[in-house]
Formats: sequence, C-alpha cells, structure tokens
Amino acid sequence: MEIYKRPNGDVKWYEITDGDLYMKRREFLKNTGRIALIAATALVLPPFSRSAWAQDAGIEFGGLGKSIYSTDDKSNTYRQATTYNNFYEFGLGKGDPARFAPKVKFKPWSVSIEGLVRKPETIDIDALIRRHPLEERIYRLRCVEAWSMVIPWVGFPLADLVKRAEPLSQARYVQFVTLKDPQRMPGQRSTVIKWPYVEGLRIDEAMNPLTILAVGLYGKILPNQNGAPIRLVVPWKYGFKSIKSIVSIRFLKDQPPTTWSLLAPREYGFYANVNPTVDHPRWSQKTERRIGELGRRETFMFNGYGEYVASLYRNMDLRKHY
Ligand SMILES: Nc1nc2c(c(=O)[nH]1)N[C@H]1C(S)=C(S)[C@@H](COP(=O)(O)O)O[C@H]1N2
Ligand SMILES: [Mo]
Repeated sequence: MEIYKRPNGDVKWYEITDGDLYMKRREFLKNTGRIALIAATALVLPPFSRSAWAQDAGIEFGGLGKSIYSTDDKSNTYRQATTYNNFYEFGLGKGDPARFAPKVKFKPWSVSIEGLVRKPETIDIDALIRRHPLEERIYRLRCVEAWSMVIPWVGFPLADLVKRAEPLSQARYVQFVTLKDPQRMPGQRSTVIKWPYVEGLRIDEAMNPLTILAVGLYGKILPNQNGAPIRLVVPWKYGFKSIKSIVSIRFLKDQPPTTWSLLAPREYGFYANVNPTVDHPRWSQKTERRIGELGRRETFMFNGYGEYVASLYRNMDLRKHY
C-alpha cells in the first residue's frame, strides 16, 4: 500500500535545472535506488500496475517561500493527507482516491481562463509551476462532514491569476470547473453527481490573500488523489469549496451553480463558511475530529481565519447565506 506514495524515477518532465522547481539531486539518487526495490515488490501486488508510480507525485520542489499565513497546529502526516480523501471522481469511499487516482496520467494539463476578462488565456500548468514563485502554506482544512486535517500546501495566491486575467468591472464571481473525463475518472460513470464538479467564489473571496491554488503538499508535487495538478484551497470554508483538478476558471456576472448546493440546496449553500453556530441539517458543526486524534475539538468561526476574512461578510446574515 506504500507504493503509490513513493517518488519515482521518471525524470522526463522535471529535467529542469534553470527554473524555480527542481528535484534535489540527492533525493533523485535515493529514489532511483528505491525504484528497483519497489518494482520487485510490485510483482507480488497484482492490483497495481507499474504506471501506479509513473507519476510526478512526491517529487520535491526547491526554493519554496514561507508564508505568514501558516498555522502552528501540528500537521497531519503525508500518509493521512494522501490516503483519506474526498474526490468523488474516483469513488465515494475515503480510500478510493488513493487506490484509483495514482494510476491516472494527468499530464499535460492546462487551465483556461475565460469569461469577463481582458486577457483570456490557456495556461500550461507545467510551465506555470516552473516559472511562478511558490510558497509553503500550512492550513487547516475542515470538511463539512466534521473532520479536519492540517496540511502543508505548496502553492500561490489565486489573486495572482485573477490580476493577470484583468477582470472586467462586471465580473463579480469566479467559477471553477474540474476535468470531465469518465475514462480517467471512473467515478464519473456514476450519476449521483452531475459532472463536472463545479465550484465558485465571489471575486473578493477569490482575491483574498488566504485563497490559494495548490500544486503540491509537504514540499512535493501534488498526488493525484489530492487534486493534481492544480486545485483550490480556501481554508475558511468547508472542504467541498476546495475544488480539485481544475481545468477552467471563469469570470461571471452572476453567482454560479456549485456541485453540492445543486445536489442538496437545503444542506449546502454557496458560501459554505465554516460556522459552528449553523448546524448541518443532519449533524452538528460545533466540533470536529482532527484525523489522527481521539477526542473532538471545538470548531472555530471561519475555521479560525476570522481576522482575515470576517470583513468580507460584514453585512450578511450567515444563517441565511450558509
Ligand atoms: N473535483 C473535486 N474536488 C473536491 C472534491 C470532489 O469530490 N471532487 N471533494 C471536496 C471535499 S468534500 C473535500 S473535504 C476536499 C478534500 O481535499 P483533500 O482530499 O485534498 O484533503 O476536496 C474537495 N474537492
Ligand atoms: Mo468535504
């Protein structure tokens, strides 16, 4: 079960020595050493094909900046963060993404910037990761199902891309769309959800410095099950807002539909701010279970990020706009 979390020796994509991203030579040597060992083990583990690790997940970034927005909470382990996931495109179980997503080839990958902008474009994600300054941000992620984790993300502010797109003044919302490809994402053959997964933010939420696009975790390239190669992280909102494997970012005049509020509008709203005073119709939101801990923790308003985001909702009734 260790196999799909291992770094690998596929050097093609990251034979990059002049960019912001490089694989540490020492790591590389260590990893190639491991490959032979892993390959031998693989022969006795039939469910996993060799391609299970012919991926970039696990390759280390160099030159990461540190972030003032990081929490000092103790991080969860890499193993917890990469084996306990919600990613319905790969199945409904928490273990399904780690089991099925690593086999999939998610490259090349591009994200289209569309809608009410002066500069629509299609961004190649390999190139972006190489050129754009990246930093480490340790964030709490609180799932609406009342569990939480602390994850050191690698990413950059979404605001960087928003500014680069030069939104028109009519653009008030941003919509995000996940890849739709039932071949590569077998969970999409089920019709529980209307695919593709979609999410949205108000433009001021998108511009908030806490909102990041993540391309890695624990200093390494994002594993597929965590939303490779690029996913949103909005730490003051319930986990479902943090949409994975994004292919389009659209600037819109009107509030866009979002997957969970389409599915169950009484249970999931557009805003989805972490709020211990507004219960989910079927369970309390007052406490949470930090993965790896036995007891429960108190849940904080805006997941503890109120000093940065409470002003965004100054004149709003958050019981109504849940
Ligand atoms: N495309 C897509 N994005 C998604 C989901 C999903 O099913 N599909 N699940 C969401 C939910 S409910 C949570 S809690 C987080 C979990 O992120 P993690 O697995 O990286 O911790 O991803 C979110 N992003
Ligand atoms: Mo979630």
